[in-house]
This record gives sequence, C-alpha cells and structure tokens, in this order.
Amino acid sequence: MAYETILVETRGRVGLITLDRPKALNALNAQVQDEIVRAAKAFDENAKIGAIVITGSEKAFAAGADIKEMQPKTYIETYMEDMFSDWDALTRVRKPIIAAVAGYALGGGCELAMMCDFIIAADNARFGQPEITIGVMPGMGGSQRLTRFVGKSKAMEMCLTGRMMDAEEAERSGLVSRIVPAGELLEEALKVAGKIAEFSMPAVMMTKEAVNRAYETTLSEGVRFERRVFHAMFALDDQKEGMAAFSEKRTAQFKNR
Ligand code: CO8
Repeated sequence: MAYETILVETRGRVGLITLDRPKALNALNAQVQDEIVRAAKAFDENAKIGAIVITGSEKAFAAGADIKEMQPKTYIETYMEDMFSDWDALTRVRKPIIAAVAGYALGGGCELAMMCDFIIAADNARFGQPEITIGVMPGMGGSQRLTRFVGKSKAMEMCLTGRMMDAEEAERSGLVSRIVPAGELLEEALKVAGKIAEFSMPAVMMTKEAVNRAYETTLSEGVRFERRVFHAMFALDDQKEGMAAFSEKRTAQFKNR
C-alpha cells in the first residue's frame, strides 16, 4: 500500500501524514485525496495509534483542490463521480485529527484543515476560500464549515472576495486553536497529539463525538447526548483508574490506550 503524494510515519502513538506534492504547493488532486483518506483510515483502525496529525510544508499546507485536474471536467462528470464526496470518510475517522498548518491553506486546503478536529497554525499561515476568483465556489465544505467556525459576516466576505486571513485573524476568529512559530509547528502539533494519545482512547473518542455533535443538532439534544455518553463512561475501567489515580495523587495508568 504505497503512497506517492503523502509521507506516512508514526511517532510513538501518533500517526503523521505529510502532504508531499511540493511542485503543486500540495494541491489536492484525486490521488492525494485517496491517499490521505486511506492513510487516516488505516491509522484509525490501528490500535497502536491514538491521534493523527496532518501537515504540509512550511510554504503550503495545501493551495487548494487541483485546478488543472478540475479544469476540463464537465458538470455530468463531477455529478456522476460525486466529486469530493470521498472526503466525507475523513470526517468519519473516530480518533482525533490535528491539522498543523503553515503557509497557504487555500480553497480545498482550508477545507481540509477545517475537516480536522482542530487547527494549530504557524505564524506564517494564510487561510482563504479563493474559489470565486476562478469562477466557482467552495466545494469541500467551506461555505458551511467556515460559516460555523468564524460566523456569517467573515465567512461571506472571504467566500465572496477570496481575501486571505493571516494567522492572527484566524486565531481571533476562532478558526485555529492557537499560533506557534513556524519552525516549531510540527514539534508542537506532535506534542499535543502525543498528549491526547496517552489518555483513555474510548474517553477521547467519545469526547470527539460529543463535541462534533454540537454541529449536528440542537443544544438540548446535544446536552442530552453528552450526558448519556458521560454516564456510559462509568462503564470504563479507565474512569475507575483515572479517578482513583487522582485521589491517590499518582499518574493514571489507562488500560484502553
Ligand atoms: N491547483 C493546481 N496547481 C496549483 C494550485 C492549485 N490549487 N496552486 C498552486 N499550484 C501550482 C501552480 O500552478 C504552480 O505550478 P507551475 O510551477 O507548474 O506553474 C506551482 O503550484 C507553484 O505555484 P505558484 O507559482 O502560483 O506559487 P506562488 O508562490 O507564486 O503563489 C498561490 C502561491 C498564491 C497559492 C498561488 O499558487 C494560487 O493562487 N494558487 C491557487 C489558489 C486557489 O485558487 N485555490 C483554490 C482552488 S479551488 C478549490 O480548492 C475548491 C474548488 C471547489 C470547486 C468545486 C468544483 C466542482
């Protein structure tokens, strides 16, 4: 199962996917899409992996869907192949995925970052949905996810003008969880992912599911869902261990990692 457009490595309990099409600024063609989804699913199914990091280069996380590949397509082709729908599989990955973004995250690149569970940005990161400048609109979820993450006014302005946001603005707007110096991005993202991967895996996965629920349902249904999942956690050995370790002033040794 070789990969040609991404590098796939493990760092302890963290699965690392690095986009590797430098000549096209990591533009997301069909092969990249297939390989990212395949690698993420393989990590999701691997019991030795507790969290995943997706990153690009210092110049570009990804400069969008591959414009040259899309250019000749007809409506009927995009419809029949249900273009971009395979990305949905990435959003069904149950372990946390962190996007470590440096440089350009444009169009599909911004949308890929937003499909991840949170984004850590390098200080040189730039986010944008410039599809309007090439005669189309976001097609990998950008008009929906960006609006939910940064609000209507800013999302509308970005989608209608193609203006890019720098890292500071992205942090201020809630698009990214925090900013780190570009040279420390990967190390920091791996550290955060490594920390998550040490916790009880069922607790981590249920937490991800509960937070994501906030985007799919009403507040009262979401709170009810959270409470039921919280109750279910009392069936886990790791709940007993975590709470006992706190009382006994020692580090928890979670079994379900
Ligand atoms: N697709 C294909 N190739 C790309 C892309 C891309 N998105 N972005 C950059 N490249 C290529 C360039 O063509 C160039 O190749 P070459 O050397 O062969 O000419 C190489 O990468 C380097 O790029 P530049 O020379 O342009 O590098 P610069 O540093 O001068 O500029 C930019 C960097 C500003 C990022 C510039 O490359 C750019 O504007 N790229 C396009 C950004 C963009 O518009 N992205 C949105 C794409 S559309 C999308 O993602 C969703 C589409 C949904 C449509 C749904 C249809 C059904």
